[in-house]
Amino acid sequence: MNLVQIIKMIYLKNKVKGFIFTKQTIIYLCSYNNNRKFFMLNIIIFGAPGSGKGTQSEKLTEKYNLTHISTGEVLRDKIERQTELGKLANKYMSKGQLVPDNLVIDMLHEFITSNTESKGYVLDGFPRTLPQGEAMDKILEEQNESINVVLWLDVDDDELIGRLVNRGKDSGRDDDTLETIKSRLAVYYRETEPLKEFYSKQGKLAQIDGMGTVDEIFARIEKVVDNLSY
Ligand code: B4P
Repeated sequence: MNLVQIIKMIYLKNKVKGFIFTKQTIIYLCSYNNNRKFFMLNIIIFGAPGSGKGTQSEKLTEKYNLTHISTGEVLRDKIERQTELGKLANKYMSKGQLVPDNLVIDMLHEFITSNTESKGYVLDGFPRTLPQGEAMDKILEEQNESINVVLWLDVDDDELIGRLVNRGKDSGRDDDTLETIKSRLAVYYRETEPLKEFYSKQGKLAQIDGMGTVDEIFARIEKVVDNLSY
C-alpha cells in the first residue's frame, strides 16, 4: 500500500475533515496528482426502467471523463454472443425479471478490478437490489474508494411507459413490450426502490427531476455533481 492509499483509507474509515501534512508529504502527493486525481468520482445513476439512466450516463461520462458501465448493456452483449452467462441472463431479462445477484455482482467486481486507473465510474443499472448495494460498497472499499453520489432520476410512471414503448418500436429489445415493461416496473418498485433508503441513510441520495428534455435534466445533474466535494 502506498502513501496515497494509506491517506485515503484513513480519510474514508474515519470520515476526517482534513489533514496537516509535512512538506515532504505535500511534494509526494503533488507528484502523484500529476498523473491521476487523488479521489475518484464515483456516481450511481439510479431510477426506474426508462428513467434516462443510459441517456444521462453517456453525458456524464463524457463531461467528467469517467468510465461507464451499464450492467444491462454488458448482459445484452453476452446474450448476443450467446455466452453461457448470456443464455442464462436471457431467461430472466426477456420476462422483465432481474438477473440473479451473484452473476451481476461478479460482473461488477471484474469491471472495477480491471479499471482501477479510471478517474471514476458511472454505474448505470447497478445496484438494483439491497444485496447488490452492499456488495458494491465492499468492492469499492477493497480499492479504498466509495460512492460519492447516487443520482435518482425521478420520472412519472406514464412517462416511463411511454418512453419504453416508443423505444421498443425500433430497439429490437424483447423486454420493451408493454407487458414486460409493466413487469419491470413492478420489479423496480419491489426490489430496487428500497435502495433509496439505503443511500439516503448514507447521505448520498440526490433526487433529480427526470421530467423534461435530456439537456434540461443534465443541467440539474451538473449542478449536483459540480457541488460535490471529493
Ligand atoms: P437496463 O439496460 O438498465 O434497462 P433500462 O432500465 O430499461 O434502461 P434505462 O433506464 O437505461 O433506459 P433509458 O432511460 O436510457 O436493464 C435491462 C435489464 O437487464 C433489466 O430489466 C434486468 O433484467 C437486467 N439487469 C440490468 N442490470 C441488472 C442488475 N444490476 N441486476 C439484475 N439484473 C439486471 O432510455 C429509455 C428510453 O427513453 C430511450 O429510448 C431514451 O432515448 C428515452 N429517453 C431518455 N431520456 C428521455 C427524456 N428526457 N425525454 C424523452 N425520452 C427520453
